[in-house]
Amino acid sequence: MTSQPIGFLDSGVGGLTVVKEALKQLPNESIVFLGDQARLPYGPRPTEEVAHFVQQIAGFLLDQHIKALVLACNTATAAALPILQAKLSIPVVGVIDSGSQTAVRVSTGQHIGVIATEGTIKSHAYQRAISNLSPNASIEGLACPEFVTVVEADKYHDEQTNQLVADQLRYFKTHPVDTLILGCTHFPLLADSIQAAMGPDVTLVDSGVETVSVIKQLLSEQHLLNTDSEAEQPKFYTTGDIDGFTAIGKDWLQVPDLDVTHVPVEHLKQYGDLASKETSYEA
Ligand code: I24
Ligand code: DGL
Repeated sequence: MTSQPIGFLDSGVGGLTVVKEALKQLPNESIVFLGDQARLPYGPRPTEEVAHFVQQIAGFLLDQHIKALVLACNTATAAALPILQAKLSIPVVGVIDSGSQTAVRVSTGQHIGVIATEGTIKSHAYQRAISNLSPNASIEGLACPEFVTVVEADKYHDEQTNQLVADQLRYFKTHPVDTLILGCTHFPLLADSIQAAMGPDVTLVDSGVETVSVIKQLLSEQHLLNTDSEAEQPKFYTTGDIDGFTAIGKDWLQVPDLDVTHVPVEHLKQYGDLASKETSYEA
């Protein structure tokens, strides 16, 4: 039972930043990941649409007998975490609460910034999570959709990128923060440019990394950590192109091969919206 995999979902390949951390922190756990590349990006889409997609993917992952679900995408978490937590009987963790908790803990003056996609910023999900934990915190949210474009155009190492990042983050010169949450799966790849733009006194928080610590703690408390057998090879599904997914996955995870299967969006649609208190499809 504890050998069942943990499910991870994302709008594409960005969630692999979370998977990489999971492979590090949870080497005994089996992982199944679905990236919805055919419908990416989620950032600019209406909340209801993203919530609908995420429920379809959760239905698919439940069919793979997962014991817990990680929303490894900020936009998906902002749109659908409460719905999934209400409807599923297995633990569901998102990236927003985890990142917020760490930010509140490490922030010296409770001046906290969040950079993310438009969908995440407009949802105010981080702002709400931080206010609940630290009612007096001042919170500055800034949408940085160009950062996603820069990473996906493979320009995150380029010299001009430092300038673009500095230009976007100039907002914080007039709205200073002591801690900045990277509220998008892609932003850890720009961490060096972001740190350079913000200066050495600002602490960056990677929501994905914090999420893996939270799921580890939660599985431990619920006696769900795998003690039955060795972890299986991670299994990846994509609604998009297998070769594109495999190339980025191998490069990012530094592995010689990846087990990637294509799932047509049409197949996901059969899952529709989840019923209330869906079982974990246990045999
Ligand atoms: N990074 C991301 N998405 C992409 C990309 C990228 N292309 C280059 N790099 N494309 O997300 C999205 C659409 N693609 C997906 C693959 O199939 C075709 C369509 C961030 C990923 C973070 C793990 C840059 C890049 C890379 C290798 C490793 C990491 C990375 F080429 F960011
Ligand atoms: N994975 C998304 C997030 O973390 C970024 C990419 C997208 O907009 O789909 O918000």
